[in-house]
Amino acid sequence: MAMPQPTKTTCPYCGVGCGVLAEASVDGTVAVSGDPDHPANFGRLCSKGSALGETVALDDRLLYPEVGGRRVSWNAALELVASGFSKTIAKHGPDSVAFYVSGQLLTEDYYVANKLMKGFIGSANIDTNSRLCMASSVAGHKRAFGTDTVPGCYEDLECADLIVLVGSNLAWCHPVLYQRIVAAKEKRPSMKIVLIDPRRTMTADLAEMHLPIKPDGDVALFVGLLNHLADVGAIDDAFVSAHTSEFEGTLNTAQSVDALTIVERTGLSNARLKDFFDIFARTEKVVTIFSQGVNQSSCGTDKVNAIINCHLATGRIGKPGIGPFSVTGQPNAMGGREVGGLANTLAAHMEFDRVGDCDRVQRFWQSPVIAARAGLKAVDMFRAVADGRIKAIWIMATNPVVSMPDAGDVEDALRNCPFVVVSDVIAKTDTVRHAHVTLPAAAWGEKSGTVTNSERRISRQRSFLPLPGEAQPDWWIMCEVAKRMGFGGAFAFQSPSEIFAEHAALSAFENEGTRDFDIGAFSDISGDDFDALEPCQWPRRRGESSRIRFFADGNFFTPDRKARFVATKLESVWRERSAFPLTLNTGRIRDHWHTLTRTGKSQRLSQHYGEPFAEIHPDDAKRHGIADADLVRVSTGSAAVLVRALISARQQRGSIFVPMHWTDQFASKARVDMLVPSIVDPISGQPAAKNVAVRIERFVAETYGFAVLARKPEQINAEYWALAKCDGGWRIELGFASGREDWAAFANALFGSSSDADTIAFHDCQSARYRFACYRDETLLGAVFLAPEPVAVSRDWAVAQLATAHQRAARFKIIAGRPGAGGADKGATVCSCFGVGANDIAAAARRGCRTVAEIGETLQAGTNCGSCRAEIKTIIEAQNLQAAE
Ligand SMILES: Nc1nc2c(c(=O)[nH]1)N[C@H]1C(S)=C(S)[C@@H](COP(=O)(O)OP(=O)(O)OC[C@H]3O[C@@H](n4cnc5c(=O)[nH]c(N)nc54)[C@H](O)[C@@H]3O)O[C@H]1N2
Ligand SMILES: Nc1nc2c(c(=O)[nH]1)N[C@H]1C(S)=C(S)[C@@H](COP(=O)(O)OP(=O)(O)OC[C@H]3O[C@@H](n4cnc5c(=O)[nH]c(N)nc54)[C@H](O)[C@@H]3O)O[C@H]1N2
Ligand code: SF4
Ligand SMILES: [Mo]
Repeated sequence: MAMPQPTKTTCPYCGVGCGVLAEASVDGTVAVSGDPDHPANFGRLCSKGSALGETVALDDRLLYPEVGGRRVSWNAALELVASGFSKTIAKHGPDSVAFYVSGQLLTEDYYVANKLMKGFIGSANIDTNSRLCMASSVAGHKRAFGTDTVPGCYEDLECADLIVLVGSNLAWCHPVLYQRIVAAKEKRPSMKIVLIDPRRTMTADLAEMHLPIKPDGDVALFVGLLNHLADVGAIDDAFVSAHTSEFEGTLNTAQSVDALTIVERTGLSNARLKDFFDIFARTEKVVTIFSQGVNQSSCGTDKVNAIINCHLATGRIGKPGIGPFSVTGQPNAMGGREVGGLANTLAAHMEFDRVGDCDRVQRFWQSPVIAARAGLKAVDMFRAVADGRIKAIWIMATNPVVSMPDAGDVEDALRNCPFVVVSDVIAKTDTVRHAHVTLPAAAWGEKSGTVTNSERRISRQRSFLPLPGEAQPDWWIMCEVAKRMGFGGAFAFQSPSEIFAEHAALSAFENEGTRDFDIGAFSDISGDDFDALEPCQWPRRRGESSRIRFFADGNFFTPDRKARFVATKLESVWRERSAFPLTLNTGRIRDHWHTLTRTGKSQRLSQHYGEPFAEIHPDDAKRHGIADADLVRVSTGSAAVLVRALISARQQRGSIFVPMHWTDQFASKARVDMLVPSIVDPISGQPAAKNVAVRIERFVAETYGFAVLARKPEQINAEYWALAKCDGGWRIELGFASGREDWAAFANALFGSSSDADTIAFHDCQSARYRFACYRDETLLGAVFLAPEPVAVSRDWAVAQLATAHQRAARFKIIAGRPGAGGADKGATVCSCFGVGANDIAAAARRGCRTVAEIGETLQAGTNCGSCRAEIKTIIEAQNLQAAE
C-alpha cells in the first residue's frame, strides 16, 4: 500500500494563518507539523497548532441534522429551514430574519451567506462575530484610507527597528508572529520593542519598554505622541501635503489637549511618556501592531485613527519595516471582510453609501433584489431578536451565548425567538441548546476552501479526512436552503472552487483600480488550479503579480485619493464606579481557543490553565481578604461569575483579568460575558469587552474538592466546578458553599457507579476530610478528594492514577492522596508539548541551566512549538533572583 502523503492545509485558529502539513493514519490519529514552505510560518507552529491532532476526535461531534433534538433527514431539515425563513419573510418582510456568522467560516461559505442575505432575501441583516473582533479596525481603516486595507505584511515585523504593540498579547495570541519577532531580534539586537498594555503580559518579556497604560488611555497617548511629533519637527511635510487631508484641524484638536490631561488619562509619568515619544520620533522604521486592547473599546475606532494619524504624519506607511498593522484574530477574519460579511458593508469592499455600488453588485449577481442600506450590527441584531423584530435567525460557526456581551440577554433572546437555526460541529454548546434546528457542519480537516490571514494572504484549507456521519460543508448547507427558497439558479455551485471564482470575478467587476480588493486573476480558476493554489497576497489584479504593500505612494481609496487625518476626541470613559470599583479586563490565554469547543478536547492544551480564573493584583487581593487559590465571585449589578483567584503583580492595581473561554459546558458559572454590558463604540458598533466595572468578593466555600474521572460526568452538584480534559479522562475542581450530610452520595453520583464497581472511602469527620475512590478490577474509575481548604493533592499524580493498574492491596494509596516515593509534583504545566511543569524547570535552573536553550536540552521544554519560552525565561530569572538573595 502506498504511504499517504501529508496534505498541505492551514491552521484553523488565529489570523497568523500558518501552513500545516496534516496526515491521517489508518487508526484515525492525525499527525500535524508546520509547513516549511508556507510564508506565514516557514514550518513553525504554536502549542495550539501542534495539538490539532488531538482535536479531531468525533466523540462530541454533531453528526446528524436534528429538529427539536431529534434526528431527521437532511431533506426534512433543509425544507424546514427554507420554509421557516420564507414564511417569515412573506409575512413580516426581509428584515424580520437574520444570519449571525463567523470569521471561522471559509471565504466560500461566507460568500454564499452574504449573497443569499443581501442579494436574494434582500436584507443586510447579516453580521458576524468579527463585529466583536475587527469592526473598529475596519471602521478606522475606512475613515483614514477610504477602504479597509491592512497596508503592510509580516516581513515588516522582521525589518522594523521599532515595534510598538498596542493592546496585543502577541506571545499568546499570535505566537508564530511573536516567534518571528524573537528570531529577528536575536539576529539584530538593536531592534526595540514597546508594549502598551495595562497588564504585564508574557509579551512584555520581549519588550525594552512596557507602558502599563490605564484602561482606555490609548487615544490620549497617541494624541500626546502626535503633539510631540509636531513639536520636535518629525512631521513629513511632503507626504502630508501630497497625500493627506485634514492634518491642520486634527493637529489643532490634538494641541488643545494639555500634557497634564495626557498624564492623567494614560496613568503614565511624563518621563515614561517622553521616553516612548522620543524613540518613536527618532525611529523611521516603526511598525505599530494593534489588536483587541484597541478594537474592543467604546472608543476603539478613535484609538485606531489616533495610531494611524501618527503614521500618516510621519509618512510612515506601506514601506518595508514601516506601517500601522492591525493583526486579525480569527483564521478568516480578513476573508469575511472581503466578502462583505459585516452588516454595514456590501461585498468585495463595496459600500452601501457609495453611489453605484448597490446597483453594481445586483447586476453582477443578477439578483431579484439588493439590500439598500446597512443591516443590524451584532448587538442591535440580538436586541431585535429580543424585542421580536427579528423572528428567525441562523447562527453559523459562532457561540454567541458565550461570546456576546450581555450573554444572559442573548440567551433569553434565543429562548424566546420563534425560529433558531444553528450550524455547528459540536453537539452540545451553550448556543446549540437553544436551536430548533441543528445542522451538522464539516469541521477543519473535512472542509475545503480558502482563508485570508492578517497580511492579506489567501491560503487553501484542504480536507484530509472523510465527512463524518452526515456532516456537510457550510456552503453546501446554505446553497441547499437557497434552492428550496426558490433561488436555485444563483446557488448551483458544485464546489468551493466555483464559488471562489465567482467571488474573484465580483472583486474585479467594474473595478478599474477603484477598489483595493481585486483578485480578478482568479476569475476563471479551474478546479485543478484551485486545488494547487499556492498561498498568495491580494491584490491579484488580472495580469499583475501580487502586491505586498499599499500606500507608500499615497493613492488611497478616498474620492480625492488622499488619506484622511481624523480628529480624535478624548471621550470621557470615567463612569460612576464606587459600588463597582474594579475594572474587569477580559481576553485570552495561551493554550485555549474561544469557547473551548476545540482546544477543550485536548488534554495537552487543558493543562496550562485547567480552570477559569481572575488575575488580581496582590494589593487588591489583600484589601478584599482574598488568598491565592481562594474562589472569588466577580459581579456587576445583575450578574456574577465564580472563578479561582490567581494573585499576580503582572496585573495592574484596580484591574482584574478574567479569560473569555469558559462556558456552561466546562464550568458551573464562568461565562464572563454575562458581566460585559452592551456598551459599543458608536462608529464601529464593537462592544467594549475590556473595561467593565465590577466588584469582587471571596466566595466562602465550606468545602473544596478535586476529582479525577475516567468518564465525563453527566452533572455535577456543586456551587463551583470546572472540568478539564486530562490523560485518560477528566479532572474536576470543586467548591461547595456548605458541607454535606452524605458525601458518599455525591461521590457516587459523580462516578456514575455501576454494580460491578467498588468504592472505597476514607472519612476524617473531625477535620472534615473525605476521600473516595471507585474501581473496576484494577482500574481506577474515579477519585474525589474533599477538604475544608483548597485540596493540596498533586493533580498530576492523581491524573496519572487513572492510567495505572491498582492491585487490590494497594488501593488505599489513592485515598491517602499522596504521591509515593519519587512521585514529586511537577507543578503547573508550562510546556504543553512535552508536559513539563514549573517545578521541573525551576529545579533544572537550580541545577545550573541558565538559558531557555539549556532548559530545552535538559528537559525538552520549549523545543517544539516554543510558545512557552517566555514563561521558561521568567522561571529561570526568578530562580536566579532567589539564588542571588
Ligand atoms: N491562544 C489564543 N490565541 C488567539 C485566540 C484565542 O482564543 N486563544 N483568539 C484569536 C482572536 S479571534 C483574536 S481577536 C486575537 C486577540 O488577540 P489579542 O488582542 O492579543 O488578545 P486579548 O487577550 O483579547 O487582548 C489583548 C490585550 O489587550 C489588553 N488591553 C485591555 N485593555 C486595554 C487598553 O485599554 N489599552 C491597551 N493598550 N491594551 C488593553 C489586555 O490586557 C490584553 O493583554 O487572538 C487570536 N489568537
Ligand atoms: N468578554 C469577551 N468576549 C469576547 C472577546 C473578548 O476578548 N472578551 N472576544 C471576542 C472575539 S475577538 C471573538 S473572535 C469572539 C469569538 O467567539 P465565538 O465565535 O463565539 O467562539 P468560538 O468558540 O470560536 O465559536 C465557534 C463555534 O463554531 C463551531 N465551529 C467550528 N468550526 C466550524 C465550522 O466549520 N462550521 C460551523 N458551522 N461551525 C463551526 C465551534 O464548535 C463553535 O461552537 O468572542 C468575542 N467575545
Ligand atoms: S500561530 Fe498558532 S494558532 Fe496561529 S495560525 Fe499559527 S499555529 Fe495556528
Ligand atoms: Mo477575534
